[in-house]
Amino acid sequence: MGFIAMKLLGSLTSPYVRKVRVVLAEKKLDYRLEMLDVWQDKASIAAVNPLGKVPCLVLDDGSVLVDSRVIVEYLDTLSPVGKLIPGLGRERAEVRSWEAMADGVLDAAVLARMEHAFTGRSAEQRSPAWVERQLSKVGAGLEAMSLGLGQKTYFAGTGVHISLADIAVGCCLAWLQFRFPDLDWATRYPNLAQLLERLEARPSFAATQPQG
Ligand SMILES: N[C@@H](CCC(=O)N[C@@H](CS)C(=O)NCC(=O)O)C(=O)O
Repeated sequence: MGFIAMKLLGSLTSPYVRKVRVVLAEKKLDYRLEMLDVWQDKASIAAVNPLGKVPCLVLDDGSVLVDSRVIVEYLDTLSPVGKLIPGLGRERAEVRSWEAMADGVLDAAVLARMEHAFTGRSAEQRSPAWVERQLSKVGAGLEAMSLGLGQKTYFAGTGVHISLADIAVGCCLAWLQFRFPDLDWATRYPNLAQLLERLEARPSFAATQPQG
């Protein structure tokens, strides 16, 4: 296990929190997970993140990192174990781009879901056109991911090594399965389904299945 005691604020359903937890596990870094319901406990989240979102990583000196992309980039520098982001150049940009794609698909899917799930919005205020716009991004993003992976085992380079790209895409796919079971991307994109199956067999993924 690693040497720095960190506290991760999050939930068991958030795919962004899951990405951070998977990275912590892959890197064998020690941390404590503290549940924070951003919808119920506004004061607690506002005290650590003005944006009111999880994940937040509280470091040993009390400083806080927000946003899963910032957090995982930091975590990857903490230990040479299982390097997940290439150091330089095109390969680094490639991995970060797939992460941005996976997070972007999630952002759109979360917006589509919240259009109905957010209790502050009445039935008349909900816009089917908005939901459709977001879901079209989800569909296009999935297609791009499937084309990008092709017949490779993993996304980066020649596809031999796991990277943050696979972890981000895996968390995205699993969350879509969890919250949008009718989307049925797995039938349309069998290569993505195989990737997720491969990832879910890893202890880091197995221990962080969305629950709620
Ligand atoms: N870009 C952020 C997104 C985080 C995010 O949207 N988290 C959701 C939970 S899944 C949240 O806290 N939402 C509360 C809100 O939007 O008010 C990241 O990668 O950390």
